[in-house]
Amino acid sequence: MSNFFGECREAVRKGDREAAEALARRALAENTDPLDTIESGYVPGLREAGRLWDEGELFLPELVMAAEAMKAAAAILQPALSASGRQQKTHGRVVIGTIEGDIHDIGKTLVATILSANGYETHDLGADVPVQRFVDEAESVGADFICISALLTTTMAGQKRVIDLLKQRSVRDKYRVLVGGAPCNEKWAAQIGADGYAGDAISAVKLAASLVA
Ligand code: B12
Repeated sequence: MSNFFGECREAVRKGDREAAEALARRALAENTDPLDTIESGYVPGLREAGRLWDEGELFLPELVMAAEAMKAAAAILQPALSASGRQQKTHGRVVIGTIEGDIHDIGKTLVATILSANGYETHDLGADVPVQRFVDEAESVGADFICISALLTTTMAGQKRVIDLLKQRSVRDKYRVLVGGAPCNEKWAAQIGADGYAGDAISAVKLAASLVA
């Protein structure tokens, strides 16, 4: 299995979309767990590409190709991922998106898919979402959770602005606000008055469940 995940990792690291897609189809055919394939195969490949880019060994277009390969493979696995959870009842309504100024959407989409697979009604607003839209959408769908992703140190302040706007409109107590993304941590969540932080999609589901309880 580790060899299969190794192939997934390599396909994404090299930005080889066709190979990444073929491996995703193979995972489906062989009943390999779709989340394991993403988390243990493709994600380490993307992180490796990011590290190489950071060290000046890859150019930005090559990193974009790695991200595109990862997204294409994840899209093939998405139906299986959505079917993998227990969908008997809705645990809550979630509005989720990546904050304005930030186009990183791979992790956010993974969290949205896994929440949805675990019985949360998920409204995915996409990436580069204005602060006000999080609040308007939460109000309009009657959300229980607002989940805000930020991958840049320059955009994470937007997570605080969402919370500030909720307070300004006197609706902060209606929602549980969860934050995540590479630069975030528990300390940051506490600092900005969020209800919690999670470092990956499975932890996000556990966190949401603990807050519902
Ligand atoms: C892929 C990638 C890109 C792709 C994005 C493609 C896409 N459609 O998403 C491209 C190439 C386009 C890109 C662009 C840029 N990037 Co970039 N990118 C990355 C990289 C390598 C991986 C991110 C990723 O997808 N990881 C895989 C996913 C699955 O993991 P994840 O996002 O962390 O999500 C998980 C958890 O964080 C958590 N989670 C995520 N969101 C949420 C939300 C909630 C509520 C919860 C509970 C949990 C949660 O669960 C997820 C699933 O497990 C990171 C490096 C890194 N280590 O993160 C840099 C990184 C984020 N990028 C960086 C930079 C600087 C940029 C650019 C500014 C580069 C440039 N000069 O143009 C632009 C930004 C443009 C913009 N305005 O947004 C920096 C940020 C540095 C900083 N301190 O701010 C990083 C850290 C790289 C680095 N080391 O320098 N990038």
